[in-house]
Amino acid sequence: MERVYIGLGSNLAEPRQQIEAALAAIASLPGSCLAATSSFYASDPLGPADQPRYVNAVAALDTELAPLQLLDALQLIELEQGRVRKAERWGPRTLDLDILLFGGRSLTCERLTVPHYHMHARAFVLYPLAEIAPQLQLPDGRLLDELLAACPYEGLERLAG
Ligand code: ROI
Repeated sequence: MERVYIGLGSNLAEPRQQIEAALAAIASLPGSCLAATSSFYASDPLGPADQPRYVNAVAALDTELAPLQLLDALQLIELEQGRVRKAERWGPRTLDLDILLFGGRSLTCERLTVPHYHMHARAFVLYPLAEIAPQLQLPDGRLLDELLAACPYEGLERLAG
């Protein structure tokens, strides 16, 4: 079993429900156990500003799946929840599932880079992650606390219940 952290985001078609449904699908992945989920956060869009606010969350999953098996499974969930890949970079999406961390590993291949490229500076990833893994250390030795200290809590709003 390895502990994996997954970032969830949605800003189309009832984002909160998209995240709820994705968590249920993740919880039923084979050889896997959903260990924790963060609160949901509303966040200002990073990228083009002419799109709705996002709902973001982070989940901790213990899994026996290999990284690319997990990636396949997450991409299938995205597709099943109506994700259409558009040409526009950083445009709106019904569901985005990102593997943020996979155990203590650093991985680079064509389809997957872990730790996730952009996680280090994104408030909508780091703050939910800190809720469920406050003592976390990245494979390069950096502490989550250090990343948080350099990342203002901006454009982020923790949603009730
Ligand atoms: N912006 C926010 N706030 N949350 C996201 O999950 C998110 N995902 C993306 C881009 C378009 C970069 N912007 C985002 O992929």
